[in-house]
Amino acid sequence: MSAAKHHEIVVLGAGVSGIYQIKRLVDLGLDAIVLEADEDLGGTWYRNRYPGCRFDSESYTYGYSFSKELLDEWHWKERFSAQPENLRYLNFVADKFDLRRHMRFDSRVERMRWDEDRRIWHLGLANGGGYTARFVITGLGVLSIPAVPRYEGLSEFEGDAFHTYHWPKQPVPLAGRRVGVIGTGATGIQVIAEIADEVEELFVFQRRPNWSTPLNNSTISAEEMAGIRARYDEIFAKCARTHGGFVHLAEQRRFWDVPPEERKAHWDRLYDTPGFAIMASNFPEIFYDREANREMSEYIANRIRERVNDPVTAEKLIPKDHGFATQRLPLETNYYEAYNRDNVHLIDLSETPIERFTRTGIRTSAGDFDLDLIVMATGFDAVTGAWDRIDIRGCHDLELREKWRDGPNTYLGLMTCGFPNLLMVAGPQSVSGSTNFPRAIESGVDWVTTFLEHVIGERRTRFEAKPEAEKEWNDEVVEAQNRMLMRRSRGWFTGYNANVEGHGEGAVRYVAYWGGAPRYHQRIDRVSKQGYPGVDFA
Ligand code: NA7
Repeated sequence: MSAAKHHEIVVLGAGVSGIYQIKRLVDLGLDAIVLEADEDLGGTWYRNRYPGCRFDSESYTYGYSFSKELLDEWHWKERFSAQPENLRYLNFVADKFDLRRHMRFDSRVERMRWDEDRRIWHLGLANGGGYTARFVITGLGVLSIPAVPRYEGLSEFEGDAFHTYHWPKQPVPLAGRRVGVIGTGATGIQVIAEIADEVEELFVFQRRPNWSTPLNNSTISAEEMAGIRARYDEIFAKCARTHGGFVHLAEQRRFWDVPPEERKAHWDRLYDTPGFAIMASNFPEIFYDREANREMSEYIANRIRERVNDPVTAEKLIPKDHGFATQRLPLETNYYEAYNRDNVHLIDLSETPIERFTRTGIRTSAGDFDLDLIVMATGFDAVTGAWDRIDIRGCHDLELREKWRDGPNTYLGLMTCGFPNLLMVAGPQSVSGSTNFPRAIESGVDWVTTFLEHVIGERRTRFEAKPEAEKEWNDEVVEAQNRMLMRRSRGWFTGYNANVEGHGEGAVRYVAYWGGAPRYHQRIDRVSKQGYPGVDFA
């Protein structure tokens, strides 16, 4: 690593986090660059090109809030914008602020080693290059390592097969083809609804159904956009006040104080309201009171029954093993109606499991399905996956992967003890995974930037979270999760993915903070105002 280039600060990842982080650092005149593994910027929105991929945060709450000029110039065309437009937006931001020149693409970091003597990080790249940096900030994303199923014969299949995260850049022919989709999470639900009327036959391989409710998307006219621009301050202030960081205000009435027919009328309204209102504006009891959740789940089950013509298929699409909103809620457009088409077939893997992939398709215990294309919408090695892929060695050669083997431990989701001078934006145990992503990212970047200004201003060369502060935060994270019905759910919110070794059955992880955006932000602001009592400086 003798030829390594040095920068004061290296940011990992040129996604939503890295783009804003580098903007803040160069504005301060600091010597910083971004290393990005892919050949271009955009992160999530660069990679996920599958049909149907779009926001389910309101577009105008997903965009950055830091520049009035940017807010004035960008016109969101849909309430929930689709991937090509989202990627255009991120490129627009990077070009507008001339950020590309601070980014190095095709620069996948494979190794990081803390050098206590020199108080710097050594970074080794897959392409053989190397960097050193006083400080490293990760913007690695929480859903950036796809989890491919471990079925026998996967490589024998002679048609096209890929995970949705690796959907090719060149157009993928769908017309006239027999397509299999494995997985019915947020991604699978988007793909299935989008391609059902394009493909010749669609086979959905469902292991467990998910609860899903309408996205209620619509276009945004120039006049509406003008109205949104005029209200941006109010919109972002509202997001900052709400638990999930969305524009939807919380329901103030108590579940049990409201008569059943009024509860149903409220849910009828929410079912037709765009976005996550059905969670964010619901009675809070549905998240922690089993009986309230049961009633809500039955309401959504009936909605599914109304929309799916075949009662047997409808029952297969209704989750029986978990209640509504106890896993990440996928939002859909005509998803349930897809099953009313003659060319769409639901294969219930709980009855007839996949045995293996074959040369020509998929074999379940019920027989062979010949396919031209297999789409794996099988989720991610969520939250910690991207950190685990880098061999990160901190003090005394401590391996981060080893420290986090049974789940992450962090101080406020921003740093982790044993790993000095390392900061995380949208890190494990922050609110990034549990609330409106970009809102949490912006405040994370702002915190990290203020913190670094403090460190540099005070001429400190080393900082590290205190073990007792990390322990205290971990206890808060555990307590917040354990209050919720989702505490043991088998979804990525609790770090579950059976395709990833050690992340399957019985492994409950505490990967996100569930106490809500306002409480989290108050907490990290207080820490800054108090002069960072949970951090040791040298
Ligand atoms: P998710 O939500 O983790 O969903 C993955 C889906 O794939 C889920 O239905 C899984 O079933 C299914 N799955 C996973 N592995 C297999 C195997 N081996 N066989 C059959 N089915 C399998 O990932 P998504 O990509 O949909 O969504 C991730 C986030 O992206 C989402 O929350 C948004 O923020 C955007 P299971 O439920 O485990 O039985």
